[in-house]
Amino acid sequence: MFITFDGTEGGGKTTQINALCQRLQQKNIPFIQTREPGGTALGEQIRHWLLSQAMCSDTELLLIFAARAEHIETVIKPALAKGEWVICDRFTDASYAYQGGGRGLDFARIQKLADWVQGDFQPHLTFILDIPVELGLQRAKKRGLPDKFEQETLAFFQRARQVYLDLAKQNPQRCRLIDGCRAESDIRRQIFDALCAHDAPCQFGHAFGGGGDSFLSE
Ligand code: ATM
Repeated sequence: MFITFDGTEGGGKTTQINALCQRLQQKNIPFIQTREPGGTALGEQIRHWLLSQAMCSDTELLLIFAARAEHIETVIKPALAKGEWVICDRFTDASYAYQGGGRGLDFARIQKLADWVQGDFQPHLTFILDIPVELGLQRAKKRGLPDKFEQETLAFFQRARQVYLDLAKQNPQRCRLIDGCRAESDIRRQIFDALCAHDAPCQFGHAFGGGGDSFLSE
């Protein structure tokens, strides 16, 4: 299973990713935890530039997809081929939200890069943790010095949030929109339930029966 978590800042991705990984570990389900931009040695270097250095929007987009190409080919696909789950903090939805919505780049150009780098390769499930922008940024501020993106305007994040909401609506099979204002434990339950109910047998041999005695249950 290839699972991604996305959403604007402060929605609680990290907490939920850690909870899921902990549960997979308890259940002896092999997995890797990774992130974008990043996830490879090269990708982490690109991440450093992206988060610290001013650059034009096209450069930013191209670097993000360069890192993604490396990540997919050298980390994500090999892990899936071995039957491991891949839990990824952000993926291509973030490019539509931040570079498309936030920076105002043409969605058709982002789509072209996505087609080039991914073809029809997509996450099995994407959890979009949604939270009002002001609240999310307040939460994020508590984490320390803001990076380049975190210094962006409220309007930038509001545009990004709207794109996430649109993506969730346009991709109901893949995306689950989660209210990030709810209690952490409720969100965790919602995520685990969605994973267990995901009944498309994934190509790597795990089949998901709806409800019942789930392998993710405590
Ligand atoms: P995290 O803080 O969630 O690790 O993400 C780093 C930043 O990368 C994030 N910033 N904020 N806020 C959004 C940005 N990003 C993009 O702009 N486009 C992308 O495609 C990805 C994967 C991340």
